[in-house]
Amino acid sequence: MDIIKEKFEEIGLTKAAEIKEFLKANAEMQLGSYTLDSVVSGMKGIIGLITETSLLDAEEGIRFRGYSIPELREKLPRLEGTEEPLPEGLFYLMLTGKMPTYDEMYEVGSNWTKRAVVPKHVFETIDALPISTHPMTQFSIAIMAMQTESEFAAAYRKGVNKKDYWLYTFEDAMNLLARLPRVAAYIYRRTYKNNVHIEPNPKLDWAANFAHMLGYGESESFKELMRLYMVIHADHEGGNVSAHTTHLVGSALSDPYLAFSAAMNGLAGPLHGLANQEVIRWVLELQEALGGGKPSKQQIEDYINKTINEGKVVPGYGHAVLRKTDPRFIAQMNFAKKHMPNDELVNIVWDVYDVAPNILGSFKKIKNPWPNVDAHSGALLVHFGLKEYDFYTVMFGVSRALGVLTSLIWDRALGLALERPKSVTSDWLKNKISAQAK
Ligand code: HAX
Repeated sequence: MDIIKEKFEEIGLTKAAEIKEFLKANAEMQLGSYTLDSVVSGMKGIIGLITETSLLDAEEGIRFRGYSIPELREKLPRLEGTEEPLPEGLFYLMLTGKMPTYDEMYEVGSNWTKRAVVPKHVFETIDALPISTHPMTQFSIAIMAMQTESEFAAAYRKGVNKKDYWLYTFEDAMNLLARLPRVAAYIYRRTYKNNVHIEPNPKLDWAANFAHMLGYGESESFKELMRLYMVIHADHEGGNVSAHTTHLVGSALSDPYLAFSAAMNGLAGPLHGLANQEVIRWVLELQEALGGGKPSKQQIEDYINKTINEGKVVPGYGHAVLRKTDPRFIAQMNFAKKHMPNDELVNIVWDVYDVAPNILGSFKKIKNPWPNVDAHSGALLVHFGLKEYDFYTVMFGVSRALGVLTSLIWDRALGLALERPKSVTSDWLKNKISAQAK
């Protein structure tokens, strides 16, 4: 073992155990208007951000500019003969706070179509990576490669007045949104479809065009799924890792490409967006362990217990804020009931939903035993043949761009400050407690 590694094991881990004990014993200690527990548990419950686009209620779930997911599905404009609203309309709503008319929604789509050309060097950058590179890494690097196009960075260098920052942030956000589906589809086709690419179809709406470039454009149901998927994954207020990262990095006046690429690195974590691939991996492993087929509820229960006993999390379950079944899970379940009620994998997901909350709920420490958005999304994609689960978080990322980039425009319009919370050492905390005791 490295000497320094041995030293850390000897000194660091002993100290870590001591600090953990101290933090637990003093969880209720007041630090201003909040407790030490809020700080230790990832700043849960501490209001430290302003995000205009959406607000999350622990019991009810997400509302975008005041509209719940069922209300959005009813009120946002949609194309004739389709049921799912278009993400173009949701973007308009999040940016302006007003429900768009059909024409206003349509203008957003036409605007993106005009901006959709991805510079050649971005594809060359992706092609330079080993084919085994995880799709999220390819995605993040591709976004960084596009940073050459940043109008914000160019304007800042010229010395633009700060009151105009939002203008250039807007341009970068719109260009990114226009181009991300093409970049994502390129990564998918390169990695899994022998590098055979499909040209965009400018006549299609944003989500349907993404479906088309991925190679699933023949299916009207898949296009509908993409519209739904892009709407429900778009935003989840400001504290989640991807939204918060965009805001944090953007607060240093790093341009939208830098901020969004950083956000995607956060989304790629298994406790956040990567959970959507982990769910399918977990279910497939369960099936493999049983020699294939549909597991019984008892077998699912045993597998959940095994997962927890091995010190792992059950992916797709739990949430830092939500305390009920995620309405984004319900929206996908309703979609599946309509389009694929007899699909085996979908039915396994529903069986997991029948048993997991009871088991997880029996552990006192687990605050939310209910499914989140990621518990369902993969099974829907597998149904249509999109089985390459390592790619799923990229799809989440394309959608998440809608919310976090809208918020970045608002950040610059509001002139929000550089983010710089105070941190302290555990010794500082100990001294503070001693002083309070005197
Ligand atoms: N399976 C097993 N244990 C779980 C659990 C789960 N699904 N959910 C929470 N726990 C455990 C935590 O690991 C933690 O254990 P330790 O104290 O030993 O560290 C304890 O219960 C308390 O956690 P919590 O307060 O209930 O939840 P957190 O706010 O700390 O974490 C997470 C929220 C979503 C990260 C957590 O529930 C989890 O790991 N879930 C599985 C991964 C997942 O589905 N992530 C996606 C979340 C939604 C999202 O961001 N999508 O992008």
